[in-house]
Amino acid sequence: MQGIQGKAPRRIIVTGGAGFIGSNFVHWVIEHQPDVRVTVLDKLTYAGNRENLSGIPRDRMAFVQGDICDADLLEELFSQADAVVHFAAESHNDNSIADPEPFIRTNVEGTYRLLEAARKHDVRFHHISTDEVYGDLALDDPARFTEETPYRPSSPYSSTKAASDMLVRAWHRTYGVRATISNCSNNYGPRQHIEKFIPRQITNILCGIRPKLYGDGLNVRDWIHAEDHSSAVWAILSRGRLGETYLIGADGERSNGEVLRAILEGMGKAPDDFDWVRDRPGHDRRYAIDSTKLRRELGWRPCHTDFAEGLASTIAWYRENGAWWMAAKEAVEAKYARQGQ
Ligand code: NAD
Ligand code: TDX
Repeated sequence: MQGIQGKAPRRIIVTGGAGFIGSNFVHWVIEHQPDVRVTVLDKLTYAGNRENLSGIPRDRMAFVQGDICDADLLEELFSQADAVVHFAAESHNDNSIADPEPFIRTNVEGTYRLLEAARKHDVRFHHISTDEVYGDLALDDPARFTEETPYRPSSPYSSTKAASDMLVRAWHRTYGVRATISNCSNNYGPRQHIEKFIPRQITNILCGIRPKLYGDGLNVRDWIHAEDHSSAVWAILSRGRLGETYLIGADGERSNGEVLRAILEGMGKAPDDFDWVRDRPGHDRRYAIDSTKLRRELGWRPCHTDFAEGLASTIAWYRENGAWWMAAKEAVEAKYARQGQ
């Protein structure tokens, strides 16, 4: 694989910067990298929200509403950038099961368009991906995912992310695009869309709706705070080896039942005050990340190591920001109800 890259980029495009993790990353960069100017490119789908970027000074960030599949727009933006950090995606598994088409378009075609623009303008490319490309592990398996684990995606969502990773690898090897990839575990924190597990249950409780647990509740996810994901991405973008993949995780394995009980307890509810609902088809059993490579090579460490504390501040954020999520709640729950979830 190719060697060390040059100096840290100054003008970066962040695709999907108005979404959950993208906006957390933009806030992190604005706070920690004073010499960097960000251009957010975001289509503002149902998952994007311009308000996620409020408070950022104009001389640090430009916002462009647009589609990553729009080659003409990319031509314009990439001619003025050093690097792109590519978060934009259709990101929700349940949606991909109900209708895979937008996932193919944004996650596969969109990544292809961005790679072509990066190739033409020699723009450094960091691709944000997921641990779900590796499929799942058994509950009693001592193994965790590493950079060498074979790809075995289960859902329409994860298969499109796997496809996008393959495109990035091919564009690096064939055309020399200066690319890196990170595959991260489940994120939590402020500004996560309320279709996702943790914010769905918090906002259910705030609305007087009983939380919903899929299947037997024993599925395990490896939780990391979005701020720790952001610092890891910056470490890879600025110091990672080109052509390499880095797994990002913070040793946060917990069953869904455990997480739900922690939310119930944190919000003053009884531990059995929830409904069991229909399982997700093809539901991955367990994800677990071994992030040794990232820690050893780049010296990265997570800051949010106390899950109870991170969860409490996330609960507080949803309590205090009802106006951010309230308008979407009814439609999200109606959609789940139609799916028996
Ligand atoms: P999100 O759904 O909250 O945000 C996605 C953003 O992308 C939205 O702002 C949306 O408007 C934008 N977008 C969608 N289609 C677009 C298009 N065609 N053109 C331009 N913008 C478009 O997603 P998220 O949870 O913040 O995930 C961000 C990235 O991180 C994704 O690539 C996802 O696969 C990856 N990831 C997420 C997690 C997680 O736990 N949420 C974990 C690992 C990796
Ligand atoms: O109401 C629910 N009840 C429930 O039990 C919901 C919405 C989910 N679940 C379960 C399914 C999963 O086992 O909780 C777990 C987490 O579900 P999601 O929040 O939908 O996340 P997941 O499917 O694990 O995928 C997430 O992490 C990896 C992100 O959405 C992806 O974008 C990322 O790639």
